[in-house]
Amino acid sequence: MQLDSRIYVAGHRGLVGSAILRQLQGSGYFNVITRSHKELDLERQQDVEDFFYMQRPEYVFLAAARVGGIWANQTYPAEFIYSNLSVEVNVVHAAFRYGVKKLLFLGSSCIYPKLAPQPIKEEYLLSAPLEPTNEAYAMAKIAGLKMCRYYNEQYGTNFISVMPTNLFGPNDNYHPENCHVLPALICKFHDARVMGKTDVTLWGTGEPRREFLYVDDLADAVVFLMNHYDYSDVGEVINIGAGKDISIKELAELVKRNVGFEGRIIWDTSKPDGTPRKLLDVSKLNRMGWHAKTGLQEGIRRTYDCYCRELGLDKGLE
Ligand code: GFB
Repeated sequence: MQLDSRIYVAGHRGLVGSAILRQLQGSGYFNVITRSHKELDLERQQDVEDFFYMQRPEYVFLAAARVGGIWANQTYPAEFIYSNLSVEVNVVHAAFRYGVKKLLFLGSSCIYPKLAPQPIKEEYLLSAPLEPTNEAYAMAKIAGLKMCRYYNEQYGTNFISVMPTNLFGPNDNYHPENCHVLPALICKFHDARVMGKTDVTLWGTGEPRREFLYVDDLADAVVFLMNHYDYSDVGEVINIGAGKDISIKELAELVKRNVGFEGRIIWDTSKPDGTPRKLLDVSKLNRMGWHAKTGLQEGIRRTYDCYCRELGLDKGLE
């Protein structure tokens, strides 16, 4: 990409898209195109075609997606598959029709089998059944990455697909039921502390292990890939992660300390655990010269600061 390239960030208000936008603007790219959901509904094919026809972006980051935590994925499977498939079909096809030079599609580590050997290598894709709680979302993301591959093979496009691990950071969704675990922990511990509660209820057993990547690191990785690598180097998919995982119990203790809650944690085992472990093998990306920079503690501290700032809250800590 050149600093004056026409770059479209689809989904620029979400956790991932807003981080990519910050990264691009911070690096001096001054021709970045964005549209809010109200201005452009990516589920509407004709609107997407018209947008690409008019704007002619040269590079596209496809970060728009319907996402959520374990409960949202399990509760709204029809919405998750419909929305994500529509956006992928419309944007990828329009990118081909209107000559986009390179598109980067963001998937998710839940595309891999529920019981994949750890750490998960890219080639484990479709080698065994998926985790049922997020099968609908995973199916849509698998369709998206396959679509990119098939367009590359048939039409010679340059569309690359990246699979990030669990992400967190500024601009996340803090909905009490629909959000992912890290924002849920921040929100629950913060509320409990300011309301003087003695305990907080978390979901599942706390035994599952997850890998967390600070979203600004993800943004750094995708801009790096967009600038230096093509589909011919990357292949069908490439993992993006921090290379380390942690149990949900350990994570809860870390966030609890950071937020300053001193009460008890209760585990509600009627809620699902999801996949037991999800640690990506990031050796392919590491060999290309990229490594995660932000430690988990530092990422949590920055995220909690942003949470308080965004909501106009006083941290209320000495
Ligand atoms: O982040 P999370 O919702 O999704 O949950 P997944 C991770 C783990 O944290 C699960 C536990 O074992 C949850 O049971 N957990 C404990 C909680 N307390 C809470 C809580 O208060 N809220 C939430 N949300 N979880 C998602 C997929 O899977 O990961 C998506 O459903 C996507 O498709 C995303 O791939 C990255 O890590 O299990």
